[in-house]
Amino acid sequence: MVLDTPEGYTRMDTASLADYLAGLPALRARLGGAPSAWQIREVGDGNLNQVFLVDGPDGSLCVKQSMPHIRAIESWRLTVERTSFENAYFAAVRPHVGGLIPTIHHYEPRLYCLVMEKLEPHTVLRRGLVAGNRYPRVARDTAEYVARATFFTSDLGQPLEAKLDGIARFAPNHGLIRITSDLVFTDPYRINERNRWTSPQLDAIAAEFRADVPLKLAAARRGQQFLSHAQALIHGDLHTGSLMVTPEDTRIIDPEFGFYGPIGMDLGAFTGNLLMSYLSQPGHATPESPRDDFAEWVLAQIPIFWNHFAQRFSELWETQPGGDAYAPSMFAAEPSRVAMRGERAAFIARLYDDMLGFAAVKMIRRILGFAHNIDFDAIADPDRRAPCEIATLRLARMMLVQPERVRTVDDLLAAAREAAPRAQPVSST
Ligand code: ADP
Ligand code: SR1
Ligand code: MG
Repeated sequence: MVLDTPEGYTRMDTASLADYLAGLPALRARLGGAPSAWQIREVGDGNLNQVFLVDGPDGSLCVKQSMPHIRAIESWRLTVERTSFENAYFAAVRPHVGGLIPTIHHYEPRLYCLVMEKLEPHTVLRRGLVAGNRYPRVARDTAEYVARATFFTSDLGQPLEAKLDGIARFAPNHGLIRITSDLVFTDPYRINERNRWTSPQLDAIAAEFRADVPLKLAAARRGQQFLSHAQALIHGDLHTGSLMVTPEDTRIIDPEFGFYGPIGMDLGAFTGNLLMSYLSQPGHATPESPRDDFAEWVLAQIPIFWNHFAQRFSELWETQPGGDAYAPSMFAAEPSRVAMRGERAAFIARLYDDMLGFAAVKMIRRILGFAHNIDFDAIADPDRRAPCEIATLRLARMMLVQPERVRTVDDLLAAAREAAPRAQPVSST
């Protein structure tokens, strides 16, 4: 593990990035013209890294570099290696997911710099949802992505030697696995100086959650599963800020948290973020844009996502079994084939349970923990924001502690509708 700034590493700025790119013929040619003609701006809006967009006369690039600390807080030290895991993750899933990720043009190990396709005119999905925009492809594409990326890296889709090599490649991603373990599964349920919430409106529920033993046990169980269930290579941070979209195209970005973990973590991240988008819509409603129809559209993406994932994962297992688990030669004849149908269905049912649990912890951490999201934070008036956040916390608690009440995806939708706060439209002006 590289503990601090490794030898040869310098933090890029717009000038040093231009010099660096000018020295790489293929990238220089892609941009075209002289470096003095390139426009470079830093656009990072995540918690962790700096991201530059570079426009030249002939083309454009996106360059992501990690620093020896998190972007948001310089005193919070973090090794720079995370970009190497992002690069390794993209390389591992590219054969399976093709055009659902950006093209990677170059990786510079000395500088921990990843040079990739600049996605344009894409927008970050979370921003689009806060703005009330619809993306007809996103739920299906993301389901296809998760199904393919996880199936082909699981023991159902790849030989055990490849899987064990994969586990070894990503196991040293300590810094980011530590962040998830602390920020998602632990901090929201204990006093920690990094936590924040809408105060004083949420003071009581934050204290209630810290004292809620069944809730804490359920969250801790998911944390233990996250750390110990090396089921497949997962993205690890598949929230709506990790997708860039247009109505016609979907791309998954930012897989620096990638490691071998439970598939439900990726399923839950996406679903939990859709639920947060849904439950935040009343806070964005105005008389001109009441958001009722849009909120229903957001909610409707959950069954599209889940049903497509379940169908595709199952189909891949049936048609392309390439791993050592459930060797096809054991189950070639009837009645084994029928039994295998039941086995696949049971496996998918367990993934649904996992999706619920991981979605719930993801929802709670965004309201009571360190890293919040603009779904809620963009609601400027805390008295409008708080009911949306409390509704989300109550739904999440039910998903964790009483999962039998949301046994099916239709139950989940009904529970979300019941939880939703009433819109209190105020003028947008
Ligand atoms: P972090 O790891 O800090 O969260 P992200 O990978 O999420 O960084 O990127 C931060 C922001 O940079 C994104 O929200 C998006 O606005 C922009 N961005 C990232 N990758 C691309 C890309 N390939 N093309 C265009 N913009 C991008
Ligand atoms: C200190 S990093 C906080 C969060 O940002 C990332 O997107 C992950 O979700 C992480 O937990
Ligand atoms: Mg990010």
